[in-house]
Amino acid sequence: MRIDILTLFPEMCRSVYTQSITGRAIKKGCIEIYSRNIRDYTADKHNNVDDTPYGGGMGMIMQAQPIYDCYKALCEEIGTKPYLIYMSPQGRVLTQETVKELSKKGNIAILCGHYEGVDQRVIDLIADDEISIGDYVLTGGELPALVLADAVSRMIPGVLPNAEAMENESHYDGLLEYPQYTKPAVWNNIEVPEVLLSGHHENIEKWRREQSLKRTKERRPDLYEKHNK
Ligand code: 4GY
Repeated sequence: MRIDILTLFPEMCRSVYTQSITGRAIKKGCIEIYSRNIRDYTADKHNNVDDTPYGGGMGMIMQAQPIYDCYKALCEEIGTKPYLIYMSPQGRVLTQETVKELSKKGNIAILCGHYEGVDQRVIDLIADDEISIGDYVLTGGELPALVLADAVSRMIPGVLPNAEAMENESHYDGLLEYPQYTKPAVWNNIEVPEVLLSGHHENIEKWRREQSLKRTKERRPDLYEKHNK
């Protein structure tokens, strides 16, 4: 799996995915993640990548040309057209199902917008998908791109340090996680639920399942309904 991020802030992106679990997975060769600076492809003599919106209004819009040339250079370099995703609040809202689908693609590229947006013509021309990470507005597409890259990466075999971690997904499919505890057994006068100390695996499984169902019913009735269908 190869992920390419097209951005005006490649160092911001690198500083995140080179850390922790994704950083280790890259070093091990399980995934490849790269960032490309859209500004390197500007044809403007002042290195500008934005201009004022036609029709008037506030702020600046990213121009089509540097984004298109950045995308073309990427395609040429990897010898194929990656599945290109534009991150924006206008996209379909990201779910674990979409994450799983994307993790099966060989090459994905993620386009990060900035300022007030991107010239629609280049989105129409190169984007295969438009995805939102939720109904709120950020200052740029970098954080959403990093969220997507992280979620996709952990679906790739070998990325998670322990085999069980991914299993949770399938185990209590569509339900929220049960509460978890670690040592000491008493902290701040608060005890860990007794069943977890019992060593009785069947009872522990039953308790965890009940907790998952209870939490999901209380906190996410929408997920609970889906699960009960
Ligand atoms: N929410 N999900 C999001 C976002 C910021 C102006 C286009 C989101 O994905 N992206 O809020 N993006 C905007 C900023 C240019 C992206």
